[in-house]
Amino acid sequence: MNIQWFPGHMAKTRRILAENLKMVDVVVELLDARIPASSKNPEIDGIVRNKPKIVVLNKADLADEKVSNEWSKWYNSQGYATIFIDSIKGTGIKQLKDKMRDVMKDKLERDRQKGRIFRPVRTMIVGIPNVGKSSLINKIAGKRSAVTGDRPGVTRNKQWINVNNEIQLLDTPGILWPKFEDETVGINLAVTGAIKDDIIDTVELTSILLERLSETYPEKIKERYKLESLQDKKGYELLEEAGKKRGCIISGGEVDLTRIAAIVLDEFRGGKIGRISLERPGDVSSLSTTE
Ligand SMILES: Nc1nc2c(ncn2[C@@H]2O[C@H](COP(=O)(O)OP(=O)(O)OP(=O)(O)O)[C@@H](O)[C@H]2O)c(=O)[nH]1
Ligand SMILES: [Mg+2]
Repeated sequence: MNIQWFPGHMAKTRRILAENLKMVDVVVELLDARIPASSKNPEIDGIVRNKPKIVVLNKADLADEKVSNEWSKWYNSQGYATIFIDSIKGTGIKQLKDKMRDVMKDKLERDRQKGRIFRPVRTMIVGIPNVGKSSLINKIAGKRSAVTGDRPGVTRNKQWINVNNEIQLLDTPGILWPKFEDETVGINLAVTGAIKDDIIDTVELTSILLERLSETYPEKIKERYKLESLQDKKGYELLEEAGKKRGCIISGGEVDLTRIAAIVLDEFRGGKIGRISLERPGDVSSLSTTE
């Protein structure tokens, strides 16, 4: 299943990021804790270049804690600290604010010594669509300044948000890159909601998801969809069985696959199947480092 999505507004976002970079002191790159490798845009480091960067793994509440611990260890082994965040509940926000101050400490001190007027630290938040950039900003600011939504492409332009006299945040639209070399990357992005559902065959996508989950989290999908046995079943058969159990039937008694696919995707994204990670450090052969 080969998914690609790079609409015109993302090319525009590239320009927005590049143009505003000179105004910012530090960049926060948001990754999805369920897919830390697939959600890393390989173009970001080239855009950000020599600005200090903090990497944050958002939606940590939806990821498998055991796998997230493996990721922590992996990042540490590469010499990088990571911050896991839940932008809805606010877990990890204090840690991020501390890190931002820490990164900026030397610069602020130099400014002070030179007698420059104290000004807030300007932070640009970047990441793939729907990863939670605007939600994170609202949580840091403690007010609902940025519009959020459970689909990709909600933020369409840059927006500065004043947090207090210490921090200013720049919200940016989500951005992907022109070509996913590995088809699994496209699938992971689509399953987690970074790609618009309208351009995807959701039945095929959900079949792939269920087949993968039958190997990695068999008990979770068995329980959620009352599946009898997963033995040797193809994703498509699992989807059909789930559809029957949920009463997604069209006239003639056939399973309404489109409907059950939408339900499964929605439940996965909402964490209703359980806390699930789709990637482990060991799975990914050519991981690029962050920061
Ligand atoms: N469970 C969970 N949901 C989150 C978290 N952060 C954001 N969300 C949800 O994810 C969806 C997307 O959030 P946004 O903040 O709009 O994402 P965005 O990165 O600004 O998206 P674009 O502007 O479209 O690029 C919303 O439904 C949020 O409620 C999180 O840490 N945990
Ligand atoms: Mg947004």
